[in-house]
Amino acid sequence: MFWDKPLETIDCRSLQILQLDRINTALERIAATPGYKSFYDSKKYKIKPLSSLEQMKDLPFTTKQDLRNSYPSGFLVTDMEKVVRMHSSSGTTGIPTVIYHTKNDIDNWSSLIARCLCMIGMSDKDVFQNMMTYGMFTGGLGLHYGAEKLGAMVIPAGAGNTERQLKFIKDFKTTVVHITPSYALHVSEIIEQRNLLDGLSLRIALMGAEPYTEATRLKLEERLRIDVINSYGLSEMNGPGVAFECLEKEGMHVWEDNYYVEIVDTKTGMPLPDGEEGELVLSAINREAMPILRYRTHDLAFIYPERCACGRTHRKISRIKGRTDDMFIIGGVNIFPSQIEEVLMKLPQVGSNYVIILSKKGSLDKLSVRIEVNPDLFAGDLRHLTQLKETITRKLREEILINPTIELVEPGSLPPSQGKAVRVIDNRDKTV
Ligand code: DLL
Repeated sequence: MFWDKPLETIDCRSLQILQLDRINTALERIAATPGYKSFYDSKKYKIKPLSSLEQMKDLPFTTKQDLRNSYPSGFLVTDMEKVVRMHSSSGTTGIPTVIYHTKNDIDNWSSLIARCLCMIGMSDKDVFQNMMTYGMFTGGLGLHYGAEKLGAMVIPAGAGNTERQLKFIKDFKTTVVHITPSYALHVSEIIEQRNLLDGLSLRIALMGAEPYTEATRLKLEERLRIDVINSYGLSEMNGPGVAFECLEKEGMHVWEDNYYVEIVDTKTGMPLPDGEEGELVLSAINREAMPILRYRTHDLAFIYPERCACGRTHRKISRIKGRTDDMFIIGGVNIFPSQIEEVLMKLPQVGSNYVIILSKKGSLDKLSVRIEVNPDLFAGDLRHLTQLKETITRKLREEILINPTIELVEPGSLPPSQGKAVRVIDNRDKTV
């Protein structure tokens, strides 16, 4: 189903004309805003209209630090009176980044979300429980407004309070949930343990805001007998609604009429052709309050070179492999947490939670993984536990080429996640 068929199936040439026009409008408004223009001056870039999209690669990148430097007024190109909402990053690692929205921006963002939801067959008949944090985090209000626009019945549950979530899912016959994958693993485990599934009407879970692997998707789909749909976004580009899977479930359509998408080489910053993996660089080209051009996301992905069978012409990005800054190096080997997750979640005995701990023994780096496993393994013959430990060690060694220390623990031993999970604890500077 389409929310806006002409735009979703727009031909390549018309899309490029639209993009160029929107980028040039954004540049014009930036040039007219001294605070924002000075950013380009400092990069020695003289703003002028682009004659083709080819010239996008000459624009300097924008980084999180650039946004922080502009705190609190932000790269705002409208009068503050026209702003109706702001969102901000958590700011746990320094000055927060602030994004402002006009009424048109909010309307537009809501339509993009409605487009995503319509694409996966949601309608006004659905009961939508938003189990993501409300407030500054965009997973709350962002999805909320889009789902309302679609006409679904929205339950603004927010994250956490699992007992209440389960009661709502049952009593209001929730059909679609929006949840982080790590919280979904936790909630689904409880549903399974208590045998609640048959009494529920769940059919779809929209999942994003943190990386997860295909094996995790399959585990959750099997446990809950639902479709899990991948959703990608970041606060700097509004939040959710940047890229979303269609029912083909292979890659996420980037709404290219609103976002100009590039994949660049992480070292050289040069654009890479479709099909090659690199860092995702995004431009919000249709934002009234705060256009942002060539934002370095630090997320690793590739663009699918082929057209999608669903009929939409907007290109698709792959599942995010991880963030460039999430990668850790152990004994000279580059490792992404997703490589470990993929191995673990393929094993049926593995439960819902795990944590990777990095430490130092003498001058050597050590990698340990603490994993919650099926409680039956702790009863009766402990050989099964030993065997599982050996299997996990071997499979991980094959994948990441180093020898991990594995610790198997009972479900509930690790702190459950309600939002974005902390998967890696790096104690290397605290251990000897
Ligand atoms: O996480 C926005 C969002 C909310 C997306 C709800 C999807 C659903 P931030 O807090 O700014 O915004 O974090 C953005 O989260 O750069 C990625 O590293 C990561 N991320 C988001 N979605 C996915 C996903 C929201 N589907 C950062 N897969 C991004 C992998 C994701 N990583």
